Amino acid sequence: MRQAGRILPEYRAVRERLSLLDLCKTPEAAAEVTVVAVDRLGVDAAIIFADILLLAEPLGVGLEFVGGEGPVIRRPVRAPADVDRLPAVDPLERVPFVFEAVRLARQALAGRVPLIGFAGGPFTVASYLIEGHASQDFLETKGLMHREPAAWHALMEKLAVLTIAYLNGQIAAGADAVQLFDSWIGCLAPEDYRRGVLPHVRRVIAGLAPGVPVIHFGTGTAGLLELMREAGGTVIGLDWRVDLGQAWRRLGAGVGVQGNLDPALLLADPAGIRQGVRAVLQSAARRPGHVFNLGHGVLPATPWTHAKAMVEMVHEESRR
Ligand code: 1CP
Repeated sequence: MRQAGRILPEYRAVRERLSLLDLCKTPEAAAEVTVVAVDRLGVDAAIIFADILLLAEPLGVGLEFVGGEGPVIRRPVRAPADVDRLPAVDPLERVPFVFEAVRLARQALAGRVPLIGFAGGPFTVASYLIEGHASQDFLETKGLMHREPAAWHALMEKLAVLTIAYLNGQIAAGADAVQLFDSWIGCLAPEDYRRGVLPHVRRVIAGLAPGVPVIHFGTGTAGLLELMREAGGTVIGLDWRVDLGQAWRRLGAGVGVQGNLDPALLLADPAGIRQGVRAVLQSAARRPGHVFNLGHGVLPATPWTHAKAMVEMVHEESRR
């Protein structure tokens, strides 16, 4: 999760010459920073360098990344008429650079490790389209959901259809697995998730090419785990706010889990990191189907050497 982004010197060097959007639109560069993260960190899988908001640009809402930081949507979606105006978009035509980056990264990895494609979950992408930027309370998003349920469902349907085509395009280009980042669903009451989000996520996951593992991820999801399971996914991605073993018991048999070291632990010294790694592995208790990962993205202040040390510790400790 955010393997290359911001912590690696090679990534920073590329970002000196290319903006985030230009980097995403230059398949050779996007593939290069994807592969360099594997070389530097020694991880067991690569995640394609892209962003969940790349689909916002062809939707015509005025996507920008301001000052290399978070995303800004210049013409946010606030009313039913704004939802109606969103065009039907064919990702293969409008964001071909993502699929080309997947092809190039897969070629360069040459089977060393699998490649993960990804997209944002419909709620999480909608939250940026509606708020216009990152949010803490998601009040505009919840406002639309509660005031205009028909427009809400129409928006989620449009995003679901788009996301299915986008992820299947990445799979066709060579992604070995895909991750759905519904990062901000933890702000929702379970009943609102059940009614307003779950059917659309279920549709996305059910619409993907069969046989390809799907990682379904969110943060702050302690109140939503059973509903996420219902929506689907081969693997449920957990953040660090839950005990992984307990969460897995709630999810039940027949599903894997991914997670869930607190990314802030990578700011600790090696002994602290090792302790955290051991705690996660103990919680997983050697049950098959655990994918070790951070509970959310790598923090920008993380020394990349700590991330590499963590990967080595996971390998050592899980061999034991
Ligand atoms: O190796 C990698 O870095 C992976 C590529 C990657 C991924 C998986 C990027 C590049 N973005 C993402 C996913 C993403 N983007 C998510 C879901 C994962 C998560 O929850 O973190 C989200 C919510 C976004 C939206 C986004 N784009 C944000 C978050 C804003 C917020 O609300 O807090 C930010 C800061 C961006 C810009 C961005 N995208 C990627 C990077 C490396 C950056 C930072 C800009 C830069 O330093 O170049």
